[in-house]
Amino acid sequence: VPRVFSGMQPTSDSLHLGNYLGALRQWVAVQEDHDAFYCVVDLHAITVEVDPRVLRERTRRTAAQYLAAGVDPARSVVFVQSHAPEHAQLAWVLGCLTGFGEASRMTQFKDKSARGGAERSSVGLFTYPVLQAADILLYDADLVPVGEDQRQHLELTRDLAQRFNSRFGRTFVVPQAYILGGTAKIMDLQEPTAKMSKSAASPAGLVDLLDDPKVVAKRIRSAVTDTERDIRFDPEAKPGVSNLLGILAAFTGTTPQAAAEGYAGRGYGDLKADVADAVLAELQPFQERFTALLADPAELDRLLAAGAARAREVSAATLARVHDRVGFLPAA
Ligand code: AQP
Repeated sequence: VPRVFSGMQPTSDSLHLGNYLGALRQWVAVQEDHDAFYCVVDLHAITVEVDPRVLRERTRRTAAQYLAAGVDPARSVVFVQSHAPEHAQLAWVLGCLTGFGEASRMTQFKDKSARGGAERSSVGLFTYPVLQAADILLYDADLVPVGEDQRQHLELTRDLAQRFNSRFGRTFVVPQAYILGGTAKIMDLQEPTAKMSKSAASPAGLVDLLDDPKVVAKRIRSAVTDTERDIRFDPEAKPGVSNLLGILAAFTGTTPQAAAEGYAGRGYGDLKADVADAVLAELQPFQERFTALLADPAELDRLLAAGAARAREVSAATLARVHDRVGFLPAA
């Protein structure tokens, strides 16, 4: 059975529509016919400054959102990255195979460090993609379902796997990114040429999965469109309208082009109302499941502990293989 690995950072109280459509929904779909490992990547979350209490709370909330979205813990392994120390251990080895220049070309680091000043960014933020490579390679993942913004990091992961394999003998599976055309990049509702992102300047362009339904409807109603009147899918010329069509299509199981049909003679207001209805039809039951899961943190922690035990069966074996290959002396 092919393997899947993916993860999200516990860096906000709620995931947003981009995280959901770009990644989480694919996770739920692929668990049907893959061995799936879904991780809350808390080691990645401390690459920027975070309050410890907030981090702990967000780690549980992020895991609960995986489950509320339909990740089935009986089928898929759901766990917290820091519970499996092999992630940090493999990251060290891979870091020693990564060129400084190669790491310097990662656009996410350039973007994120530009915000606070590269000089003040942590070394952890710089080596973030190396840790991400370790996450994936530990589980011999064949497929990694992520959004478009992760393509470059996935390329680095593949390069590192191939480099290690050619230097030390076949050790890692070389994974493939699984990036779904239509929903790989959900755009900011206020600035539809930029990806929807939790670190956007204003929250007005963001739909959080746990937002109050009234807020969700308002954000969609206020989405930036254009000064024309026709509703068609044309991301170049009509980024705002096309983004709304993409979201509508994702929630109604069709294509953006097909979603545009039927709006002849109708206005942007009608489209936005339909988008809000479609989004909320899925978000409201999601929110109910989330609330129920979060109400029992002990059960959630128990589930995550069981997930970590299953994850470590795989990650410990991979790390042992790696240590042997690179020439570390066995401990006993
Ligand atoms: N706008 C998006 N459209 C489609 N997919 C997206 N993803 C993120 N934004 C979009 C995907 O969601 C997953 C989350 O990964 P992460 O936890 O590493 O979060 P991130 O990429 O840091 O998320 P943000 O909100 O975009 O944060 P900032 O503002 O920090 O960059 C990944 O699979 C990602 O591709």
